[in-house]
Amino acid sequence: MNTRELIVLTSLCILSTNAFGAATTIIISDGDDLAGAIASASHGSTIEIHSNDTFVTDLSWSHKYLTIEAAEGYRPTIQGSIIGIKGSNRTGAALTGLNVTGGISVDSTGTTYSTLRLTDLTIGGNAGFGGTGEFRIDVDSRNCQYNGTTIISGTSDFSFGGYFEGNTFADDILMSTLTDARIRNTKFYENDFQGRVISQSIGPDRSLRQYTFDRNWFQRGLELVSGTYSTLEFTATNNLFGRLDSDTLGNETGFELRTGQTQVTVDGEFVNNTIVGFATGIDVTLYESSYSPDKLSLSFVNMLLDNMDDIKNFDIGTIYSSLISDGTFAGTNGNFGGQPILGLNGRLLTGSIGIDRGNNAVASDFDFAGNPRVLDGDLDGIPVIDVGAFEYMVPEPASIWCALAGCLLTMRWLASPNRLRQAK
Ligand SMILES: [Ca+2]
Ligand SMILES: [Ca+2]
Repeated sequence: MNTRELIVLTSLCILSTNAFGAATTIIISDGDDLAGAIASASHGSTIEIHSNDTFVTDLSWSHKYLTIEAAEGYRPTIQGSIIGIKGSNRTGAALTGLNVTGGISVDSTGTTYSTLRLTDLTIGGNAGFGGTGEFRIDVDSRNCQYNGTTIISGTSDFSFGGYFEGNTFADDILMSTLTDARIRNTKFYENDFQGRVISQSIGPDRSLRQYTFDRNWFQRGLELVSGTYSTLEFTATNNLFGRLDSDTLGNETGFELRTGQTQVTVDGEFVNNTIVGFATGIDVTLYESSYSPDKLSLSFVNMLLDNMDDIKNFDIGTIYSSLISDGTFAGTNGNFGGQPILGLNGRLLTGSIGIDRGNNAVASDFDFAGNPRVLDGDLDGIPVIDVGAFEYMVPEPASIWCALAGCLLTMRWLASPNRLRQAK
């Protein structure tokens, strides 16, 4: 066997072992058998793809955890789907830097587990996470592009926990829990939701959801539905709802909450969100007005609303220290009306009435754009948080110096000997 033959035969070569013992690192190059490598890889192994090829295979396995990643400078395509990765409680995947032409389908009807870490993926099809029975799935998704509909749905002891950061969802994202299922501790941070986000919880009292929405862009709004005996807990801070550069929002609503029937618990808090450009800004509706209001807690503070109808129904909740453009609740709880003077997608422009009008007691450290909060925007010496998702920043000193310099030149010109002589 010559050297060339040796290289060819070891193109699926094993570079090292790691803490998993039998786990290995497998290098995949152009034309290699990725499907075969996945099938033979032992628990804990890493498959590193040094190729821009298209590999025809699903990413699918049971009872093991595999890492599959594009090597630096490569962007391989997987012609297939991420499907059925589940099994014993160490089952899962870490997938990085791949174009996946299909979708994601990870579901179960039994006692299984799946832990997925998805980074910098393009998902061509629909993504579904769900199941019935004691299926527990944990997803950490960062900087992925989801081109299809994303669905998280389960019943009967299904349990989902998620962290989503920097993803783009080109279509709707639907989350639903039915009987005895729960979505727990799920955080959405800096995602771009281009479709509508709808989450509904319907079922007996183990239905539980704990959402955090932080600095996301909901281009077509957020709808939460809490059905019979269910619990809905969430916070939403520094999010942007809608867009001012589009006339496609039609009859849509920025934030809609519908609570149903009996034994429902709602505990929600909105702080510093901007809702602009919708037919309706906020619509909070009870199915039944008769049930116990002590289970319902919903507050809005430092909000900026500028829609055709800012608040349609407001059956529960309190809103304070907010700019409600159409004048609803103006003069109560620190709310005020009027035109906010907004730039692209709801940024406050110089002179806006939303500057320094919020309540510092609920201030976050950073705004939607990641700029620091609680700045003195009206130059009265008192830093006060603004309403909405963006904190207004006084223009940089450079422009002030330019203005000053212009002023000085003008004064010099006015005071110049020639000018003085001309003036005589
Ligand atoms: Ca301010
Ligand atoms: Ca001030």
